[in-house]
Amino acid sequence: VSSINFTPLHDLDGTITPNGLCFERHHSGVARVDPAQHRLMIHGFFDKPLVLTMEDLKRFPRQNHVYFLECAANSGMEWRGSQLNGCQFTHGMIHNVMYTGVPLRLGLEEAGIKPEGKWLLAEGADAAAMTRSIPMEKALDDCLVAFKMNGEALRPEQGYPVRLVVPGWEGNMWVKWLRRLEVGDQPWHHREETSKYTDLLADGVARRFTWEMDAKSVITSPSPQAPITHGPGPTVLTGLAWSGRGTIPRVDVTIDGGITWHEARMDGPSTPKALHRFYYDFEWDGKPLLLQSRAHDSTGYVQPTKNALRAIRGENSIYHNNGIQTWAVDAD
Ligand SMILES: Nc1nc2c(c(=O)[nH]1)N[C@H]1C(S)=C(S)[C@@H](COP(=O)(O)O)O[C@H]1N2
Ligand SMILES: [Mo]
Repeated sequence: VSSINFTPLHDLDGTITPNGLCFERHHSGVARVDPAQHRLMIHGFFDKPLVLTMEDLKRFPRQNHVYFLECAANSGMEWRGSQLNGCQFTHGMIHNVMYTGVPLRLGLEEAGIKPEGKWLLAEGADAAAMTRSIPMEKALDDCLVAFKMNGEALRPEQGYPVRLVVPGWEGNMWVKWLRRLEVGDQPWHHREETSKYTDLLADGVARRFTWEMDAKSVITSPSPQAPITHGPGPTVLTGLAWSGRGTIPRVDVTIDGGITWHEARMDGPSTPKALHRFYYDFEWDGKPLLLQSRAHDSTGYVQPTKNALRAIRGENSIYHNNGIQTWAVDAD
């Protein structure tokens, strides 16, 4: 079954997503994989193709990194207008986890990449056999072959016993139940990089290989599922911001629909390609509010309005909607 559920962002604080609350996206159900039987095959343009057991994998030097995973379709229902009433549904196809894993580079170097090897194919062991082409530059940069999340084994739903971590890039490339890595001299043009996960523009041309997740933010509280339940007075506004290109040094917040903006207070860890937490503590006067947040990332990029995005990308797309989200608060 093709299925999806959503991280309850409105109920969480800090930046780490607890394992049991991570959203799940399965194109063909959850695979049940016996770690003792599981093999990771590394083949193609290599000097010495490898077949690794989980035990083999755990003898490579490992690292720990916190990264967000965002589905490219997150907020995709909102391209033409607002439809979903709650940040869990508009923005909940994201989680932020500390992964323990082996740098993908080490596995590829062990097999010895030939000079013609420019692209990597990653394939999952589920019924969907999820397959994506990844440029070698990224594969050798910061990708991980991960077997732990937040310290414990990956959950079956998150790819137990092993998944690919592709920091800052769209969630679809983070192949779960990873069973095969093939190196070639060009991309494979699989379903998930042609028919799906391409961005159809107004003129009918589709943008392809839009891997990086642009800077984005959302106010998680107050929000439709987490309304203000007290009267006028001190009020805590909080939210999340992230960028596939680096850190988030600054988030702006408005409570009057963009007439006046205030710099939010960042609190918690700030590491590249991970969620950041922001707060804006204000005195509510009991009147209606229009809440928005705007992320700035470490490259200087500023999160656009949805209308600015629509002007460039049209309204056909599902993927890569990183526009500013508005929540309305009524006096009651
Ligand atoms: N093998 C496999 N990997 C997969 C998928 C899948 O269906 N099968 N779904 C992809 C998609 S579209 C996303 S958004 C992420 C979701 O990861 P999660 O289930 O850990 O949230 O996994 C990706 N990796
Ligand atoms: Mo996805």
